[in-house]
Amino acid sequence: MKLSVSGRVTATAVVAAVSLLAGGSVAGAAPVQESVAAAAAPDIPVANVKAHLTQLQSIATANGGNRAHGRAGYKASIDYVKAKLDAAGYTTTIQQFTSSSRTGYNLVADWPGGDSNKVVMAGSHLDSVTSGAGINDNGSGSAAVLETALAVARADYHPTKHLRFAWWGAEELGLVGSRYYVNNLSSTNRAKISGYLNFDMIGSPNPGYFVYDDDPTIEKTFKDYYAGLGIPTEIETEGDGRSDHAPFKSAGVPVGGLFSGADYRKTAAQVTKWGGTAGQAFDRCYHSSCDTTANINDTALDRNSDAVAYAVWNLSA
Ligand code: DTR
Ligand code: CA
Ligand code: ZN
Ligand code: ZN
Repeated sequence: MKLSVSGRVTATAVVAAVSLLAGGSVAGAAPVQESVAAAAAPDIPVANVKAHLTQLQSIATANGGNRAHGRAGYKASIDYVKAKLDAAGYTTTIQQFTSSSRTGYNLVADWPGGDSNKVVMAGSHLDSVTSGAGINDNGSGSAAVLETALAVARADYHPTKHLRFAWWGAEELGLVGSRYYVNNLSSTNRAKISGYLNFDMIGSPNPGYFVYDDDPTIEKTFKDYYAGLGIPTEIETEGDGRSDHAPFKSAGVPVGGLFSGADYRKTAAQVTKWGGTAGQAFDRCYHSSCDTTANINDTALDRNSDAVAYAVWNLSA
């Protein structure tokens, strides 16, 4: 059954729409419009996301232990992600740049169709620091965005807006790749981006559930998703300027995103919300050699991957 809801749709509204159309009634549900279509996002199989992380780990292991800008492990990571997207029917573009005398690469993947004047973008940086494989930082975001893009193809989903996905280079050197991309957009093309969603560290082993407090529509979309799961979230306060949403925000593009925490320590109050260990960093392997496939909380990775899909579906409907 096709339902379409203009603007955001909460899980409640979708249930209401389905129930009302089935002749039922739902007490307390948000009013839904007639003949609406719910962009019901699919579940993202966390096993698929973890399979990408295993590949990224193998790439790091085979290339000096990292996937850092300008090193072989980064280019191999780009080649892995690009091959998956090409096979799924995406139009992929590699954008090359130089930073610290080394060649860097952004990968941009466009899903054919949709209104090219209204582009919903989801992105993550694919580079690691030189000290490790960078599986949580930021294989987790990169794998979740990749699997969401592959889910779009599997579902043959063709929303009203145009979908674009991106994997950035040299974030760890100072948001170099994403800034290069934004700076090289014409003002016309920049204005076409209706929102940029950023995912940098979303599988932290002692996870928090943080939502960027930037664009209110995007923020509410993520909060609605977690409210549907009964999981409290906190706004991400220390993130401004600290990841690839910053160049987009500076250019006036609405931004949002998710974060499961880095080197800050989880408080006792946060443990009551989320479990885990008080007084311990959200990710004690942040920027360390122990940021391997063992440095992932599967539940956080699963929930956040599903949140990526939920936001992509509902912001592009
Ligand atoms: N700077 C990012 C990790 C990071 C630290 N704080 C935040 C807040 C929001 C997003 C990301 C981050 C990095 O090391 O890649
Ligand atoms: Ca899932
Ligand atoms: Zn980092
Ligand atoms: Zn990062």
